[in-house]
Amino acid sequence: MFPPSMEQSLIAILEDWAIRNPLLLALLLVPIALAVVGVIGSAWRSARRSAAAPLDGTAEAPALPELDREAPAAEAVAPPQVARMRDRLRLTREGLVGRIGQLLGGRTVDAQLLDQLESLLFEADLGVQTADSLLEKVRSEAGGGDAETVNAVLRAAILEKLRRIEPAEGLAAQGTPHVILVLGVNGAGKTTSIGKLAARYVASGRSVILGAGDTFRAAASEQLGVWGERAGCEVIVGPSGGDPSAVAFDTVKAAVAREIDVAIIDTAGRLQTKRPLMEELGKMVRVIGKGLADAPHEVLLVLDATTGQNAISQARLFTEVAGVTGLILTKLDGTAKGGVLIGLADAFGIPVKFVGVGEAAEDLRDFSADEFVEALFEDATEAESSE
Ligand SMILES: Nc1nc2c(ncn2[C@@H]2O[C@H](COP(=O)(O)OP(=O)(O)O)[C@@H](O)[C@H]2O)c(=O)[nH]1
Ligand SMILES: [Mg+2]
Repeated sequence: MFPPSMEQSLIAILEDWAIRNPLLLALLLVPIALAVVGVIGSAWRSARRSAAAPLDGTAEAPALPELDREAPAAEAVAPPQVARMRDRLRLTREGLVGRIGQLLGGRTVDAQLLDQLESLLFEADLGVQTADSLLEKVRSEAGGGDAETVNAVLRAAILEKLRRIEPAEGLAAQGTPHVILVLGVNGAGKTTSIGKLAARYVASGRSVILGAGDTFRAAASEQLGVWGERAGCEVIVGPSGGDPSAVAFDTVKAAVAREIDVAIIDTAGRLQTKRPLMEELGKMVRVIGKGLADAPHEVLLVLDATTGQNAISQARLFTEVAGVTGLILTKLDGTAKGGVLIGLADAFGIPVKFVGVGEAAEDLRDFSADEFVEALFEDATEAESSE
């Protein structure tokens, strides 16, 4: 690079500088040495990783920190029923029982606490009437008591209300065929619940036929078709925009002719404010009755729990136009407003046949008052020790 004489003199200058500034030299050399060690180390680690990784892409994910690694391990064990419900009702549990627990802490029941409990119950989507009646119970039965007493009084009162709306049987099959008409506003979860219900009937050994009574949207028939295929049952579809009563009639007739056990009929989502559409429901019920006397055996109203108090006003209007025999409360898994179930029980006393706690077929569960209350009130350690 340089002529030899120049190279020698440069080295001499550097040597001279290094001897006179040993500290500066050390400061320069330390970071260089650290960088070299770092580069060698990471090259060695990546070489080890690629040697261990199989070529088919099934390489193990990089190790997670200790805390993260424990979570999936606990999930992997199938949670038993109550634990599973507790998990699905987590938001409602935290919003209702959890908040009551926080409010009470170590306090005893006095006038000030009752006021605070009143506002808390009003905020929990139970409805005014239900919140009032629960508060009255606490006032008369838990006055001067502690958190545990209040919880016990509320738990017993809620259980009593919910027991009144427990259905006599889960998967009913009264008629041959057993005809079920499904109602509700748009997006409540009608089609999904019908799909899940069909799957459950089929799993219990019953033959099922579905009627795509939502003729307003082509996508609705397709959606029902997918569920029908999944459950392995036929779906009767009418012309797009056609008369939903005609589809309902055809479905019942097909079920009778083919000796099918259960016919479930979907409908278009109706806004409770649109009177003519609501009246059309009355017509559907009459037409189904012409296809088979005594049918429909069940008229199930699907309500979306996430709409809270709105579900109560929907129930009021639907029950006026069609003789609703049972409710399906969906989406309890994604809301803190599950207390609306208690309000529905108080206001209507109509059996809650099923609750939806997720998107999978097995997430349409028979409603059990005990299971629901246990999932809300029992804490994790109690639930585990009682399993
Ligand atoms: N998380 C959850 N989602 C649900 C449940 N039931 C229905 N859904 C969802 O709600 C949406 C609307 O359902 P759909 O059956 O089409 O409502 P429809 O208009 O009443 O027929 C869909 O995305 C469903 O997957 C439930 O119980 N839990
Ligand atoms: Mg639908």
